Amino acid sequence: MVVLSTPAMEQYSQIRSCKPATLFSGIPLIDLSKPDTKHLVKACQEFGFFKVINHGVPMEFISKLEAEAMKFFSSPLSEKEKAGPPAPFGYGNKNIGRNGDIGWVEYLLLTTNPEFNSQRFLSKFGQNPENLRASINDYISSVKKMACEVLELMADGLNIQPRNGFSKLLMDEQSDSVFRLNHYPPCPELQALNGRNMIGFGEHTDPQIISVLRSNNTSGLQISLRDGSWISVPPDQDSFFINVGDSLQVLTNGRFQSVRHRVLANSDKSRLSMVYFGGPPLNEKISPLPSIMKGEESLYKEFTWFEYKKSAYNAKLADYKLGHFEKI
Ligand code: GA4
Repeated sequence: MVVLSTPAMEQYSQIRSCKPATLFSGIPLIDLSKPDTKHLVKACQEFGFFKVINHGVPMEFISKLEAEAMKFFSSPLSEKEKAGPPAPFGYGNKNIGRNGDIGWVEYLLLTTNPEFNSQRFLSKFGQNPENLRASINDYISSVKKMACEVLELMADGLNIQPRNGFSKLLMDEQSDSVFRLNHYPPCPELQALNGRNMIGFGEHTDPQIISVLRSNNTSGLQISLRDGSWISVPPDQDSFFINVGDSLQVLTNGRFQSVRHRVLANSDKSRLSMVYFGGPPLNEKISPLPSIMKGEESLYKEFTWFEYKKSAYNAKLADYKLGHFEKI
């Protein structure tokens, strides 16, 4: 952390000297029209992260949601704040979670339950919530389908039977999945910061099973490699990026590892991302699937998704959250 020189940013503490990361061209690529499950398993083991093309999510759903989201984020702050605070769902600005994390970001945090989105939450939107609601629901149902397809390919690659071992957790009516629209406004003051960076969303792993991210063409997303170095992910608005979450790490007894990632603000372009976080029902036990355990011991204590979520939500973004749940 450094002393700030630009008055408007004086109280802003998220300035960091991050080593410049080059755009990385080695992100694993999975083509869903001809999936290679071996390559997929390797990507989840080595990176916990990969890019998906030929994903089957209609471009029309994506662009409609992007346009509606930009309309929302372009409205006056006083209007947006009517949809806040994000406790648990709604509009948030700079504050992330409840433990003092801050980022150069504003967002909408929503449950994926279409009924909730239609009644309680969207009633807080001033003008015309209908279009936003419809585009969120169309987008989520299509992305969830794709996430389940990816999880079934992972199960195939790991010889897990039945192949819906992971995906059934997202398909469950009680699935505790969330959806997030993140808007990272441009941060022109960055130019005065001599190459230092502004954190848009601080480093963390996602607690759920799988996260499916799509963004506009603005860079900012970085992932951490297993050696701890950071690489910048070249943006690609036509593809999706998938993160292995902490719960999938446990379900695979550590074969797959969740990916640490973060977003840096951009000085002149705004970034919009849409992220679906696929989670299990709250009462679901998160433990390695039996068909993966060929006589081996679980690396983790037994816990439910409710217990893990509670612990994760009481932590800071950057904390290593699985630590409490590992057998020593
Ligand atoms: C990270 C993944 C999702 O965005 C999220 C985040 C949640 C929040 O924004 O409230 C958390 C974060 C996320 C993990 C640690 C806690 C909770 C912020 C935070 C500091 C919605 C989620 O499920 O966990």
